[in-house]
Amino acid sequence: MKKLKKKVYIGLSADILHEGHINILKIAHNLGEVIVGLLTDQAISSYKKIPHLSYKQREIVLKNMKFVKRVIPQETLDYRPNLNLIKPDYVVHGDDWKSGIQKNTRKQVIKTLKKWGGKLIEPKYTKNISSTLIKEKILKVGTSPDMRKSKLRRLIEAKDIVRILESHSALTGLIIENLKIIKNKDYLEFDGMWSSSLTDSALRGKPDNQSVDYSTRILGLNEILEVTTKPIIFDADNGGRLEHLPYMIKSLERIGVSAAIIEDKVGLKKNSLFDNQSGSKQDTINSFCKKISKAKETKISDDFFIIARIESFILGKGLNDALKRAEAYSKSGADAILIHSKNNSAKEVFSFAKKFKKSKFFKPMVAVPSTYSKTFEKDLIKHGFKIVIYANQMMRASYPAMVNVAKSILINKRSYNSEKKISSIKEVINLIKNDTN
Ligand code: SPV
Ligand code: MG
Repeated sequence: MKKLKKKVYIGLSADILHEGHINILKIAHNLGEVIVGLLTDQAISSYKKIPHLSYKQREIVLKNMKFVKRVIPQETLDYRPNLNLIKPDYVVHGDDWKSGIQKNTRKQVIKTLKKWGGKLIEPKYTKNISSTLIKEKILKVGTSPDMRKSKLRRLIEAKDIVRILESHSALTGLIIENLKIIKNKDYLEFDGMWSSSLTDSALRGKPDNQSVDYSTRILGLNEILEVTTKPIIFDADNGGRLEHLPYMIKSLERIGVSAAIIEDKVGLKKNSLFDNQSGSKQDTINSFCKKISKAKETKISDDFFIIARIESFILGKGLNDALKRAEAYSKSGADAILIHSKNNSAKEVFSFAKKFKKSKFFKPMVAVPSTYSKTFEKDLIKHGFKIVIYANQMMRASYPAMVNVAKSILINKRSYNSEKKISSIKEVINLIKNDTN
């Protein structure tokens, strides 16, 4: 009688495969039939950056490796659900997880395996090679417009909420690209950038009324694109004239922007957060739907999002107007809906969310909590929001800092007194790594 092969389980992200993985897979293969628990985008993004390759792409690679018998999804960092399902004789994992954030996961694996007499095998970690190191090298090389563009859709699918921060310069882009914080085992970072009409205008000393044209803004965007890889959402105001809209959409898509947000206002534009909205007019539903359809027809890839922004609350119209518009815009092809508000509480947008969630035309929702800034992300998530845009905070941070230092120099007639509040010259020199140094 043929002896049943032992079952061997390995949990892998398998985004970038290197000889360390091959070593582990080979050892596992010598023990029996290898089942890879392939971590889903959701599982990976709970503790580090979303992988370069999608689940499907990673699955194809693994399925075609000679050491691998089967690939199944591992939906969480926690191995236990899959282990209980498969009851493997062995789990194989590099010994590097004995310390660090995976320490607890390891303990759980040992305890679970004990239930059926399974064993944990821990080959020595292959030194001087790690996916993280390789990823850092890739980051240096950059990204392609298509890869960047597709990231927003993948993030929406993988995360509870996609966290976007305003970027008005390459330097702010770099902060968003590189800032990582681990707090209470939570891995925290921004997922992408918001190209804001308000801060793009303020940066150039102009009002937010389209005095700064799209070409100028897109030129500025190129500088951000040059030094970052994260996705970008572009504030397209009202999209301009219907006849001109396709050119803007094409330009954005070509350079690798992931989404354009178009608002349903007409006439000379005024920023939505102005108290006095007299003179601001909302587009008719019919005319705005034409813009959405036009933008949808123009875009080439499924990964590029057209997001409709509803200004009903800004203009003092009620919930019913907002809902009617949301359904109409959704029917016209909007991929997501931004419901805007300048209220200082989230009540208004949450009342919208509660109703829109039940609509058969529901689409992912976007929030811009500039005035209702006390609202936590967890409450946005609870109400079904998928993207949160912090729309102007980088600009608002830099302006008072600069004014204060300028004042201090004037008052003290020297710069010494402001020294503690500003970066040292050394810090600025080292801020941007220079490979030729
Ligand atoms: C922007 O950032 O330019 C926006 C958001 O459009 S708001 O300022 O609230 O209008
Ligand atoms: Mg704007």
